[in-house]
Amino acid sequence: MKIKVGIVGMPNVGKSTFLNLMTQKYVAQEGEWPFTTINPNRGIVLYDKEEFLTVFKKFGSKSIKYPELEFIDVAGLVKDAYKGKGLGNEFLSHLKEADILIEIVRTFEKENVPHQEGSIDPERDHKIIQEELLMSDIKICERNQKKDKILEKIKEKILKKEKLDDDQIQVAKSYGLFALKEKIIIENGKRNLDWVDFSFSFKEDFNHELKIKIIEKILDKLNLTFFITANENETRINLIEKNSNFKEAAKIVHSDFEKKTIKVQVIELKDFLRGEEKTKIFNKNDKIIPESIYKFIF
Ligand SMILES: Nc1nc2c(ncn2[C@@H]2O[C@H](COP(=O)(O)OP(=O)(O)O)[C@@H](O)[C@H]2O)c(=O)[nH]1
Ligand SMILES: [Mg+2]
Repeated sequence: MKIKVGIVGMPNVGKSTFLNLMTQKYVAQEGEWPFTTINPNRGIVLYDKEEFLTVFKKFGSKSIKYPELEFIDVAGLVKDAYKGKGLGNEFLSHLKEADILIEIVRTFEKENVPHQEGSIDPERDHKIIQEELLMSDIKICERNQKKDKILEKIKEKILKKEKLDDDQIQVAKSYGLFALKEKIIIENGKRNLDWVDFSFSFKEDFNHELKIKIIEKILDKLNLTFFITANENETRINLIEKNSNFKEAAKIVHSDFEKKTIKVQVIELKDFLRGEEKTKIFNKNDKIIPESIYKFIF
């Protein structure tokens, strides 16, 4: 399971800087100009929590495999991009596949980094981005509603911000509509706005702990947790939906495991790290215990 995270925001708010921070590599070009990013930049972000490394060391594994998240950084959206302003909005199609969106709003002031709208106003920017994402959805509905009649109703509901029913959700998701995606808002700056999920200066305040917090927020929004398998060869951290059972966990590790597994020995990560031998045995049809180390018994 590779989670895909789309980064949206106006030009020059720090989207590419954010990708660089999260990937700890220079994948994306940062620039002083509005439209530096024409093709999307893609970077792999590792969920490399420190505790996982402790497990790896305690088991004496040869290698460790962390969950990978793919971050996709596209061009900045400007007001009326859906009408063709700036680079237009067609580049948003690269985010169709994203499981979740991170919207970056800017509160840092810097004279040599111009803001598209000429001033710093995160509320205004947020409204512009929401409107552009909505209009992109509407355009996709209109473009396809001849062949998929249900899109007419979906469009109406999205415009009125009404809940979709299950059939509609499925169709809307298949078209990658943004209205159906989870969202996280990050402020690049130090105003500590109360409507955002994270506030920090991208240039000054980033660290590994913050990276892990952001990843965990993403996992939480997607209703995901992790389990670990570890032996002398490999420590592997696997993502899994919170309401899964052990059989589903077994399948994630190896397609064979689902059939072979009879029971699972479980120790919670926090107990393992404290050196407590609190292992429990579960049946394969039991609901998983999150954030734990599993040993599948055949
Ligand atoms: N002073 C300051 N400059 C920043 C900060 N974040 C990004 N920048 C600068 O703003 C410019 C635009 O950043 P970039 O990441 O390319 O924005 P994007 O257009 O949203 O991808 C670059 O020159 C960055 O170095 C910040 O937190 N403080
Ligand atoms: Mg950029």
